Amino acid sequence: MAQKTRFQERFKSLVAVLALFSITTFTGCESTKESKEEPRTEPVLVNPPFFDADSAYGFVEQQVAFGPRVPNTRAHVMAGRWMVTKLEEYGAAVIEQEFNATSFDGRPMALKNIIGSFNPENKKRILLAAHWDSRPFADKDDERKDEAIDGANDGASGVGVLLEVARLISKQKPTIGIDIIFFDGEDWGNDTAFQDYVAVRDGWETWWCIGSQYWGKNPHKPNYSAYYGILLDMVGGKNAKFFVEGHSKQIAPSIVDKVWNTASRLGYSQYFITRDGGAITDDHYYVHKHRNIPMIDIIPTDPTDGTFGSFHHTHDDNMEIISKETLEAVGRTVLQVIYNE
Ligand code: AHN
Ligand code: ZN
Repeated sequence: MAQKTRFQERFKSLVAVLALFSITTFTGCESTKESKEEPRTEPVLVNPPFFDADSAYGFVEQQVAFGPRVPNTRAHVMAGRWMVTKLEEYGAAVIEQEFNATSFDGRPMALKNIIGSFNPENKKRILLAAHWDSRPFADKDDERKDEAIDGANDGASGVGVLLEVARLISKQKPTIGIDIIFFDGEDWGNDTAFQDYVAVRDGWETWWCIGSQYWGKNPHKPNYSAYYGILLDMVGGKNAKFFVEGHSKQIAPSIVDKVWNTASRLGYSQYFITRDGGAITDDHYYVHKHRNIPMIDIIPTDPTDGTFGSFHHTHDDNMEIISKETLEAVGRTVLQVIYNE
């Protein structure tokens, strides 16, 4: 009995000492500033500005309200002008890169890549991109197959997140330079599962990603390079799952780790899944191929059925499938990464 009591007392005092220790180390964070500086082992994280999911959602809504952003339509022209105005309003130096191409089905496309640069004199740059055009048909739908889709997710979501990033950069400057590129002509591709195969011509490698293929060969500034790039494609769907895209892992493994680990620390591992998805030929592939910039693609791929989701290239790709939570998970993750470079 005496033995036990002595043990309990010793145990109690040990607990007391530990408690005191943890209090002093906890409050010690504040007091070390005045007293002696402890060497830090963990890097200090910069808090990025607050990503406003309502604002990002609003930017998606405003694009959809123009109508489908199909090249050679009034909606495409008007939406493009609006995006330039927004980037300029947020303090970016904007370059509009206009060029002409012909689609796989023989239609002329007047295309425009839009590049907004922040901190243009800084040598260390990060490239953030999304495509801004939307698909001219609903080839994967059962109805109204030849009508253009809203492209709320496929197109507008990535632009919406990046316009919110631009708005925040205008409020709190990051230390590095940022280029936001809205690629045109990404989505008028020849989907041979639903359309007859048409051989590529005019020097294109594929009918998809025309804007990034063009920009890769004709960058907005000669010899443009960036430390790395992040592409956002279909980043607004409800319950989206971003598996690790195949080319990203190949060409930019450390950026994949950085982004997926950051998402996990922020509590977004239900969106950013650390398992392999399929490899997608998307704009990041051409940015890397032509400019040798390591670039990742945040894109919902489902390795179980190999699709992007049932909304994809159908009329279901409208505002009803857009989730503020998903926009927020992607936006906060990207901001956390870029403000800590
Ligand atoms: C392929 O489907 C091979 N590439 C285009 C990816 C895409 C389509 N992203 C949005 N729409
Ligand atoms: Zn698409």
